[in-house]
Amino acid sequence: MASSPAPQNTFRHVLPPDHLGTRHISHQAFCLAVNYTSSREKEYSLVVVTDSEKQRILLGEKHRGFGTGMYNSFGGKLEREESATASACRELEEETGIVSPLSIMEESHVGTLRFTFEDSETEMVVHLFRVNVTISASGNDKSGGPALQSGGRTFPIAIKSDTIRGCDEITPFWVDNWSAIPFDNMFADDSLWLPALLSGSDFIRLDGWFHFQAGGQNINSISHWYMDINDNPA
Ligand code: 8OG
Repeated sequence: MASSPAPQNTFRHVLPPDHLGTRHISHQAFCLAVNYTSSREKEYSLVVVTDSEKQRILLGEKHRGFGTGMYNSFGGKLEREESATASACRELEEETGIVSPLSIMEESHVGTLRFTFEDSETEMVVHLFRVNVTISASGNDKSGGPALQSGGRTFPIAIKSDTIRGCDEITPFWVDNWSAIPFDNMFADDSLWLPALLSGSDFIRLDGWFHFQAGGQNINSISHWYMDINDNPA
């Protein structure tokens, strides 16, 4: 998928350090610093959609729900008894019109992001996926689906240029170069994990823990974080 990784320093709009808090070198150090116990968990899916060949990313402007007015990838809350993969397929189709077979989405699972908050006892567990697409004249969504590489990660899903459409909740738009990703209007954690994801190999595994300051999206600031990145393409 990430055939031409962009160096970290090409992401021009990442948030400044005062929004990003303290990085910890282990999960244990993070837990000690945060000293937080959640009373309940809510689970979500989140699908990053890229066109790696052109180093483009599809983002959506949110019109309602968590992060209204901000830009994000695509996803939502898991429905009752729904798997994370099924949620990712359903939300992707609802919010963008892109159809991914379940098997491709399973292969596209890249990690889990966990969000906790100084002013809430609910932990958000976000199952992270990355789907790569390519625009073709015919498209192959809905019919047959894309082939699998021998390594198990996927070739791009071929879609037609008019496949992409939004819904009342979100309006998708292409950012034509990863370097221009508008991190200054995205959740603060995106400035940390999205550059790492886009700079990584096809086989990256990325798990993150982010503890947010009180004040929600208006403050949009992390106090502590830790990321566990495993990227051994060999
Ligand atoms: O159903 P709703 O659209 O409100 O679901 C929230 C979506 O936002 C879901 O896809 C998970 C995602 N999400 C969070 N927190 C964060 C975050 O800090 N960063 C990003 N990029 N997405 C998040 O719930």
